[in-house]
Amino acid sequence: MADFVVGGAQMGPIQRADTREDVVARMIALLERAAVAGVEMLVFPELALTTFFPRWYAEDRAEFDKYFEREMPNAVTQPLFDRARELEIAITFGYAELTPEGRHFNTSILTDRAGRIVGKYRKVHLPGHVEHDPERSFQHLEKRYFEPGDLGFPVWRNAGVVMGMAICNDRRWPEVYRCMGLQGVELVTLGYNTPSVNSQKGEEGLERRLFHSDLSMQAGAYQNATYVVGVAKAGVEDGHHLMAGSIIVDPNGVIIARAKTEGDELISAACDFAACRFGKETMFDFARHRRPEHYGRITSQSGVVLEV
Ligand code: CDT
Repeated sequence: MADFVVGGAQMGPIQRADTREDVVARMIALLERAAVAGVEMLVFPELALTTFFPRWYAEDRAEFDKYFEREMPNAVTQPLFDRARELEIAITFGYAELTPEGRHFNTSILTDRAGRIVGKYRKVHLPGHVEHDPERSFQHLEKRYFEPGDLGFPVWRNAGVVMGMAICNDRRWPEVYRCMGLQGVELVTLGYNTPSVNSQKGEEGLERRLFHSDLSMQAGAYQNATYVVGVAKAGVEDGHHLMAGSIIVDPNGVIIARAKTEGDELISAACDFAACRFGKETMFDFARHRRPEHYGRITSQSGVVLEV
């Protein structure tokens, strides 16, 4: 399939005072721009409906249930699904999910071009910590507010393309791309909220953070012969700066679109998914070249075991 146009809907900051309605209106404005650009699949960021609340500590974690969605779509997000259906644009976005059983996940959903949810992913790699950490210059309490995802790394054939989702910190883990690569993925979508400075290493600034972000997604794309779209929520959110740097990467690992601002911005690229085939049939023909008999540690061990 030649020239399927993929878009990234980078979002500027969402302040604590902003309502879900405000945010959905911005997302619909980005959808409209995407339609004009001929986009057929549009990627929004992680936790796209609210401020990045894990930067704050709440002794009673239930205080933050107000940032979670109990159903999707719901009354506030329905207009986004409706407009996406009218414009025939498949979308993916992240949100905080509270299940009927009371479980909390950092989730993203994928729709088809008729606005129907066809896929759900729950973030596996939750960075940060559980308790307030006075040593950090700011908090990152994802481990307090979410439990690790329980759905693995599935892929879906959507609009003729094999698609999979990951969320923010997942982009730094090669296993994520490989699990999807082994299912023939052609498009990995990724939303993120990444602080511009390292709370444990103040001198690590924006330039190095952007480099690590690009490096991870470019490597994942090349080593699995897939497109990767990484989309930020960026700018100064409630006094905290989040980096931008949304990109679309081709199956050679080359960046083919990059955001220029830290605000609501559309990036897009015409993707030829046939271009995934070369890598998948040569250097990264997994069936011919992988040696899983030597990879046991990857699944049997998480931390380093020093044996020498
Ligand atoms: N949202 C998210 O996963 N952010 C992380 C920053 C972690 S810093 C403790 C990221 O990897 O970008």
